[in-house]
Amino acid sequence: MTLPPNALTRIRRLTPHTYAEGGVVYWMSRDQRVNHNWALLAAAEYARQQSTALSVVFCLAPSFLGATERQYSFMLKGLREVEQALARHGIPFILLLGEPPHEVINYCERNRIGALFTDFSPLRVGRHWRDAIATSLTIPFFEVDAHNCVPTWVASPKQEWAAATFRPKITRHLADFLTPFPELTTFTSPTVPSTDWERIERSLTYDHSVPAVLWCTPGEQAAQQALNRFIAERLTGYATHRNNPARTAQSQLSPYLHFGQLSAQHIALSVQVSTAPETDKEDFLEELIVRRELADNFCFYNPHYDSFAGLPSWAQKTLNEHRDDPREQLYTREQLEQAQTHDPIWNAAQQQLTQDGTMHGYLRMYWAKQILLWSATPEEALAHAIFLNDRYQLDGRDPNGYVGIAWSIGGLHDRPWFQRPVQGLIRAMTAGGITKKFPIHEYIERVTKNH
Ligand code: FAD
Ligand code: FO1
Repeated sequence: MTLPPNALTRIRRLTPHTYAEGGVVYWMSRDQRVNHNWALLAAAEYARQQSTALSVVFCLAPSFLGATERQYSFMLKGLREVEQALARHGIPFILLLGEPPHEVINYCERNRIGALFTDFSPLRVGRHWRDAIATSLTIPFFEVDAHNCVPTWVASPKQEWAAATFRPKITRHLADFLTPFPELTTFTSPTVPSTDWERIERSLTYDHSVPAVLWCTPGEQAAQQALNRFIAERLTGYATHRNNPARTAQSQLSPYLHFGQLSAQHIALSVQVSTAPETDKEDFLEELIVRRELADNFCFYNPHYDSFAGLPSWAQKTLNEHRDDPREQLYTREQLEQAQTHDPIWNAAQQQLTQDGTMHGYLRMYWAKQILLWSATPEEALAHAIFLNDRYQLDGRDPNGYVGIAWSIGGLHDRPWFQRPVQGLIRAMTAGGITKKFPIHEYIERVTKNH
């Protein structure tokens, strides 16, 4: 296997050291898959060139941004499959337990590792992990953007204002980057999976009060099946129906994308060759590529991606001007969490979130915008929305989540609209508007009947 030229720009060097000797390790974090993974492919190619062994480590952190059993059980089932698939390629998988910087550094030193690869995440926690490792290690350490179709640092060198400014930059690169993946090398002999997953799951101390969900089967194989079903059954009509909460018209692939169990580039290539109408393909690729990669752009270039300070200045100004406006309702975080508001649409969306770990995409915007109206300050609204989103969504703790919330509450990537109480110039969404557009009672009945 040799990597195509575009793959080289996906790789960033995090340490200046040169390779001397020893095996190669891919520290897997955000991209938890064996297929279509540029970080794994780059590590494998490096190991082949140095005629040395490759192994993959994953470090299970004792806590991760409030993740609960819902997210951990999904992730661990996916990782079991990763171990088995790697074994078929003769690549050992090692599960480390503890704080990633400490465990990864120790692992590399104990095993005299010669080069380290990892995948890319724009979120603070992952960047702190990578920085700490880069400062301690004296071997080459590479970061590979295996998550985005166009690597974040190639797409744009700065924070973009809106999809309109980002779209032409991404589009210019797409022909270069939307290319097929090479085959992953198989190393000398098959290895035997050896992680005691039951023991590890029993030993974990994560929050069990938010249970796993059944609608989304974890793992790469289930992810591929979900993609096949979406393309065969729902891609046609996506443009027309995706915003209708009463229908299941979206792909429901976001949990797989969040945990890296499915590659966005592989999805895009599969959608491009499908026979669905061009308008449906275009609309879907706009969400999958432009909107999703714009979220990574924001979190990469704006260190305040999850707070008031990260919002555009016009939005901060208008929200500050309306700080003291009287609120028609004020709800506590507990009332919100338990779906105890006066608004049946909002309550149904919140129930879908707590019970199923998901929420229809259109209602996510409405849901967050009402939290602004019902909170004492915009800061509190952001904190409540991020808390609830990260605790209950299967796809939470993702750049898409921070950006979706900042868009809804703080006008990010949007423009000023009309003056309204509390929201100021932030775009409004009303229950009346939703009821006029969609048969929302069907959604409310479906969600509340299931619970
Ligand atoms: P589809 O419509 O099938 O789209 C395919 C993929 O495109 C999605 O899986 C996602 O990766 C991407 N995508 C779609 N819409 C957006 C968008 N608006 N912005 C960025 N990427 C998008 N997405 C998350 O992945 N995790 C979150 O925690 C999250 N929280 C959100 C919170 C709020 C308040 C808002 C407004 C949006 C949030 N989103 C989040 C973005 C979006 O709503 C979801 O990605 C989408 O609804 C997931 O469903 P799907 O996979 O069926 O989407
Ligand atoms: N990545 C890790 O490397 N180790 C973890 O223990 C871990 C837990 C985790 C829990 C919930 C969740 O949504 C994601 C989790 N991830 C974990 C993946 C994580 O999203 C990425 O590694 C980050 O992007 C890093 O910034």
